[in-house]
This record gives sequence, C-alpha cells and structure tokens, in this order.
Amino acid sequence: MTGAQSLLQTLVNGGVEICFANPGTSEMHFIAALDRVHGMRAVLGLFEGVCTGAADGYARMAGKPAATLLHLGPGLGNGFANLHNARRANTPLVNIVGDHATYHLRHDPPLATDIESIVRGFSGWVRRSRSAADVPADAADAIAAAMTPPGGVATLILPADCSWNESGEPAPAPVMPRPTPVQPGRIRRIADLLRRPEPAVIFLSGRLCMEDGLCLAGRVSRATGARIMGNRVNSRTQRGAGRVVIERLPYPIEPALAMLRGTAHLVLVGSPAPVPFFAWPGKPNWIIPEACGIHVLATPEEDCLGAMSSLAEELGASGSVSAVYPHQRPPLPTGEITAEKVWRALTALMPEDVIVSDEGVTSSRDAEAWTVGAPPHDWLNVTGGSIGQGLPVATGAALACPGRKVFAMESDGAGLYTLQSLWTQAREKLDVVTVIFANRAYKILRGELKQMGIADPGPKAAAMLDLGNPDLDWVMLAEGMGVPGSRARSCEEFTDQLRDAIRHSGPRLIEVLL
Ligand SMILES: Cc1ncc(C[n+]2csc(CCOP(=O)(O)OP(=O)(O)O)c2C)c(N)n1
Repeated sequence: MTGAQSLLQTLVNGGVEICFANPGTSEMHFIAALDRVHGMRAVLGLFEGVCTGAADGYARMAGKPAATLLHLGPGLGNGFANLHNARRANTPLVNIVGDHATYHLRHDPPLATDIESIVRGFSGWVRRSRSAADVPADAADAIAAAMTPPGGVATLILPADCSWNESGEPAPAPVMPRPTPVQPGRIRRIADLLRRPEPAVIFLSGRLCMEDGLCLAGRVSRATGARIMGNRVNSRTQRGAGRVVIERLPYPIEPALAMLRGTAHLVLVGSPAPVPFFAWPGKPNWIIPEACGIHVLATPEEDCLGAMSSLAEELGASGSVSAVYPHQRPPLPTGEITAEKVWRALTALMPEDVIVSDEGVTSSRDAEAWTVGAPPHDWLNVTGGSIGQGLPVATGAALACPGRKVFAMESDGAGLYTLQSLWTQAREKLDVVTVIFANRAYKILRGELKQMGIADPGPKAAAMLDLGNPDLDWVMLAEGMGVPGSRARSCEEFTDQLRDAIRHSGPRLIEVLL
C-alpha cells in the first residue's frame, strides 16, 4: 500500500468521506489512489478558494470534516481566504497540501515556498509527514486535531515521496476529543447573576445557535428576562417558524451600540466578546457598554450545550421558551424589484428545511427581518469577513445534504471571487439556486467611504467601487459554467423564475437586476 492509499483509507476510517481537490504533479499518487480505496468522494474545484470554501460548507452541515487537496504553497495561497473564514467558523477541516519530494526541496525548485508560514494564518495544527510510514498516524492525528472542540483547520503537508513510497497499515478512526465540561461553580455564579434584576444579555455563537441550544437559551430567557443575542459571524444558525427568536448584532456601529446600550451583564456562551468589524475615525471601537460586566458561561472549547442545559436546570427553567418565530408566509411582492422584495418572495415560496448561504452583503443587511415567517431552515454566514465564501459554502452544503435545497443569496461583487463554484455545482448536479443581487457596485464600500469621513471622493475613487463598464452578464456566466440562468427585472419575473427553480432539482441561477 502506498502512502497515498494508506492516507485515503485512514481518512475514510476517521469519517472523512469527501475531498475537494485541485491537484498538481506532486499530488498524482493521491489522485491515483482515489480509484484504489473505497469510500472517498472526490470533487474537483477549478480554483482553490472553491475547494476550501466548499470543505467549510460541507462540514458546517455534516458536523464532520471534509478534506482538501491543494497544490503546494501557491495552491494553498489561493485557498487562504476561505481557510481563514473556516477558522473563524470553527469548522473542522483536514487541509492536505502536497509538496515536493523530501529530497527535492533542497534544490529550491520553482514551486517551493515556505508552506508552514502560510499555514500559520489559519491552522492551529500543522504537520509535515517525514516518511510514507508516518502518513497514516499523521492523518489520524490531523482528523483528531480538526475535531478538537470547537473544531478547526488541521494542515497536513504531504511530500510527494511520502505519497508514492510503501507505507504501513491505515490507522483506525482516532479517538475524537470531547469538549471540557464546565464546573458547577461557574454555572451557579451565572445563575445567581441572571436572577438579579439588572438587564442581561446571553450572547451565543456556534453550537448554541442550533435548535436544541436555542431552545435551552429560550427557557433561560423566559425564566430570567435575559435577552438572547447572536454573534454576527456564526457558522450555522437554525431559524424559522417555531424556533426561538435570536437578535443578531448588526454590522454598522451605531445600531450595534444601541442594541447593547443599558446592558449590565453580558454572558458569553461559546462566543468571544463581540467587537466592531473595523475602527472608523472618531467612532467608538468597542460596543460593550463601559459599565457592563462580561461573564463567561462556556468558552468555545468547553461543553457549551451541557453548560446551558445545567444553567436551565439550576434556574428551574424547565417550561416554556421566550418568543419563537411565527408561522406566517408574507404575501408575494409585486412591481419594482428590491433586495427586500427578493427576500420576501423567497420567504413566501421557500420549501421546508432549506439551507441559506448568505453573502448578500448590503442586500442582506436586514434579511433577518425580511425572512420572518419562513418555515424552519439553516442559515450559513460569512464568518471571517473575507468575501467569496457564499457560493463555495453553498456547494459544500449541498454535497453534505442531498435532498435539501440550498439557496445561495449572493452579491455580484462577492460572487465573482469564486464564480467557478457554479461549474462544480453543474458537474455534481447539486440542488443549489443562486440568486445574484446585481447592483453592479461595491455598494458597501461607498458607505464605508462616508464612514471614514471622506465626503467628496473623486472619479478615480468612484471607479474603484463601480462594477459597470462593462456590465457583467450573470446569465451568460452561469450558462458558460453549465448552470441554467435567467434574469429578473421585476417582482413578477423573479417569483416566476423562483417558483420554477424550486419546482425543479439541480443548479440554477437567477440574476436580479437592482
Ligand atoms: C477577500 C476580500 N477582499 C476584499 C474585501 C473588501 N470588501 C468588502 S465588501 C466588498 C465589496 C462588496 O461588494 P458586493 O459583493 O457587490 O456587495 P454590495 O456591497 O454591492 O452589496 C469588498 C471588496 C473583503 N471583505 N474580502
């Protein structure tokens, strides 16, 4: 058995059953091994940012890692942005980077780079295999590292000769590390705090934003009057009719400040303290009120769900939950189309249990409010602020959840970063409906100019934020990738096209001209 075969079998043994790949010469034995080992699905991405983002989307929905296969430092560099987003999402991911044969590196051939220093930006765990014999144990350790709570990117650097040389037996599934339990004393302290009359906010991220976690938070909220808030950057949130209402911190600084004003106690559960995205001249760069105490019920590494369950028990909060989202579809919008009307139409028509990959940028600023009344669904956010995540994440989510429709709600600028996702969707026949908000601008950055205090940008500055001249034709771009496309200029056209996309399975793109 070659190192590559042993590696693949070890991955499959450890539950890693899909690999998003963009290979090169140093990965040829890995590629050949795909046909010799059963149980690994291989998906080609035509840009590494598609592979890394799809691996992120897959794991968010499957709850277990995918593997990537990237070509040396340059391939890794192309995949960097979505590995950064995956790190911010606490996504388990086994990131395999091929490299030159061990004895060839010293010649400094053209593709050689300092891979380890690139990896440091997003990977808590990195190892370079020394020999083919080491590969199975290295791979098993990589899986365990990726699955160490709360989840992360584990990078295995695989020199070509470690792939092609004779290796040993594949390793069995590693023991998956469990989250650290929270001590009862901390639970009691937080319970005492929440019994006090001052205004409190329970601030959630990650695992707690799933239905069961929200339900526990809803019981605590009902029992104590504490508000429930969610981090703006969150990997996966379960929302929709019947699920507990969670406020989400807005992006702009003023409403974020307003939302937390008057809070006396902020209780963090699986989340870091919320911070503004940027510092803007003359504006506060801290949104938590000065007099507010920050308390940790559970860190992301700890057993957040168990801690929330114990807190509910300690408070005797066994009964009903705080407010839940209503079952109430809005009427279909008509006339001139706007981003809000796109979301309302989706809310009116979406089937149960869909997945929404949200990268609408300015077109989804208020999407939370615009989708109230929708049936239960999963919501995937951009987590690290690095755009170009939405289409790959949708691709990976569709692969993790066959039978569930995925909506990629995408702004035109961000969509272009990883447009090749559409080709992978067509090739793999994925049930993804992509809706492009074509405002033909980097609209958010026009606002950022103002926030930065620049009142009179000149024509060169304005041209940097304009996506026209020439106008992008998303219908042709989609068709060129093998995805049927259509354009909507009015609400009526959009709802007709959306109905059709929902009725049929397979990838589809609708460009909404705003
Ligand atoms: C990788 C990366 N490059 C650049 C940016 C800076 N950036 C933030 S938003 C944005 C443009 C957003 O435009 P678009 O996606 O069309 O959405 P709109 O603002 O029009 O709603 C850019 C370039 C970023 N966040 N990430």
